[in-house]
Amino acid sequence: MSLDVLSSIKDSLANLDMDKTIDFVKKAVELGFKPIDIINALADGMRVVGDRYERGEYFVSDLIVASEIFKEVMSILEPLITRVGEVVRSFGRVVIGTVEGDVHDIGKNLVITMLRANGFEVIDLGVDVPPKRFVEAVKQYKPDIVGMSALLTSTMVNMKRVIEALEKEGLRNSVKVIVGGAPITEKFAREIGADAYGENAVTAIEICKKLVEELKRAKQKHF
Ligand code: B1M
Repeated sequence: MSLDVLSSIKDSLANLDMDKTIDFVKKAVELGFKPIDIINALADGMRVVGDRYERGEYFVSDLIVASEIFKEVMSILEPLITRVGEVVRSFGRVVIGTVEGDVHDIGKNLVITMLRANGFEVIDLGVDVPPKRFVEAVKQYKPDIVGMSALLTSTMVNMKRVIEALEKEGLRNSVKVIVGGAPITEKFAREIGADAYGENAVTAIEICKKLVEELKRAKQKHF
């Protein structure tokens, strides 16, 4: 049972079965699996959903059902990830959003959950965020990091527009920029002038910690 439970989570989400997915997730928690292992199994299930959609076996309505199951399950896992009631020192401030034209937010929300659990202060701009809104948020909140998520090949180009808008306003050197999402690669991140690429929610945290350190060092050097 213990070995199969993660693949059962993946399969039941892939088959859009809310009840079974919740049961298997609860079972995995009881068996002592780490939330991140459970989340990875869910993400694998989401990939199967995406493949079935691409092959014409699933429709947009099925993508919506899958995302509802994912969000429901996250309400079980989030309290296990977030350090409740603990006074946490702030590692840094992050302004984050899904770029213009894109409404996918599951990956972004996972990154936010992990950032908050690791002591970051996060301002979530939501989805379909235009460059102007990122610029306003940088002026208003003075973050250390700007994070952008994109799931569509047609919207990933909007990450570059945000970086250009920050440059135009003279704000680019005051923040570090991290980008992520299924179609994003290290190479793409470099090409658009981002400081880092986060492959998943766990690596994104370590990268954000390093980025804050780098920013601090750069500011100390400057003054
Ligand atoms: Co859409 N969709 N979708 N969709 N959807 C994809 C992305 C797709 C790959 C499916 C497919 O065809 N195989 C495809 C894109 C193809 C392409 O661009 N080449 C697609 C399409 C086509 C569409 C529509 C155009 C469909 C239509 O309407 N005809 C439409 C577009 C809407 C829009 O945005 N304008 C659409 C709509 C939707 C729903 C709204 C129904 C729903 C999203 C609901 C929601 O998010 N609230 C949805 C879903 C669920 C998916 C799939 C199946 C799953 C995405 C997901 O949540 N994955 C997806 C298939 C796939 O990705 N293979 C698909 C789980 C999540 C945990 O992973 O988001 O990758 P991910 O996040 C990871 C990492 O990428 C990383 O960390 C996360 C955790 O490890 N990460 C970061 C993400 N952001 C980061 C930021 C960081 C660092 C790391 O730093 C800031």
